[in-house]
Amino acid sequence: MIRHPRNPILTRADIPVSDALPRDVSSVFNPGGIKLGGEYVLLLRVQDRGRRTLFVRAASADGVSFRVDGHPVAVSGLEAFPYEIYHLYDPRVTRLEGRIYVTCAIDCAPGCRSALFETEDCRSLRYLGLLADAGLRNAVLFPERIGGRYLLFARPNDHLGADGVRSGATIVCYASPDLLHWEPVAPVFSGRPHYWDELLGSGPPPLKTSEGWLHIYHGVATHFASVNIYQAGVSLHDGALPWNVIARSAQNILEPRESWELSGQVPNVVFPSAAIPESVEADGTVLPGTRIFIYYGAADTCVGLAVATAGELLAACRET
Ligand code: BMA
Repeated sequence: MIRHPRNPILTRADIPVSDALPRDVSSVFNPGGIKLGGEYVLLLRVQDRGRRTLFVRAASADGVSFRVDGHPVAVSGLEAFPYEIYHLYDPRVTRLEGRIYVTCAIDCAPGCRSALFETEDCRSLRYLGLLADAGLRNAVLFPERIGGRYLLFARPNDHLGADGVRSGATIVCYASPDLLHWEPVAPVFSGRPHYWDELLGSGPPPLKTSEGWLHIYHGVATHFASVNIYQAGVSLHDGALPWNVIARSAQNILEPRESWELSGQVPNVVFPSAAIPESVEADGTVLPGTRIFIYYGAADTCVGLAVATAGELLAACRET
């Protein structure tokens, strides 16, 4: 992937001064994203100086210069959520059967849960339900029904780090008949101990290509004494049975190198969370020559943009 020369494309300085938003926010990172009405639309994760999180919508004609709303995204329906909520974060956006869905992580009384929301235009979100009443993060919904079922990849939080943080090393595919009741189908892949992706989780929702589902994910190297390193990689999955892996990048395709990726609220983090193709075919397929805009959180502080064609990402999956 090639970093855009205007990076970081969004920083705390881009959050408008407005009575409806916190003053002097700390950070903006890990955005969800989608093309909507010809524009690139991001759902930004914004943190105030109380380390509280809210979502703010940003839109752009060219995918680079964004106008950020002066108010937070309204979230409704959370009175049905079973636990006390602390934070909603890391949204991922999927267009599916003409509707727009958002998955996100929710830090709540028993730990971390993942939930599904619906939205018309990313200006407001309506809570639909929990994906599982168990620790789960990095849930990404596929943009079409496959074999008659809705599918998603998510990462159970079954790993307890030395720092006390719950994470995970296996992505699992889940299926649902109605988007509300989800059952695990099969494990997808696991971390590679000692190398770049020991712990991992999905990045943006998978993209359809003629070779299968293209999936960008983050991997965490945990074996350095002072700090974890968050990087991005790619994998390719069977079109009909996406839990079957066709190819997976041996090395990362983006790692923290720029100063704004190396230092910040959490140092050494690139965290891809949105991948917006410049165009898609009528059936949702992304052609090999199409450029994909990949938005990522940098050091949990600002937003970076890197660009690659679908063909380049497919080739990276097969690199040994
Ligand atoms: C992950 C999540 C992300 C965060 C990343 C790096 O576990 O909490 O939201 O960006 O760690 O801190």
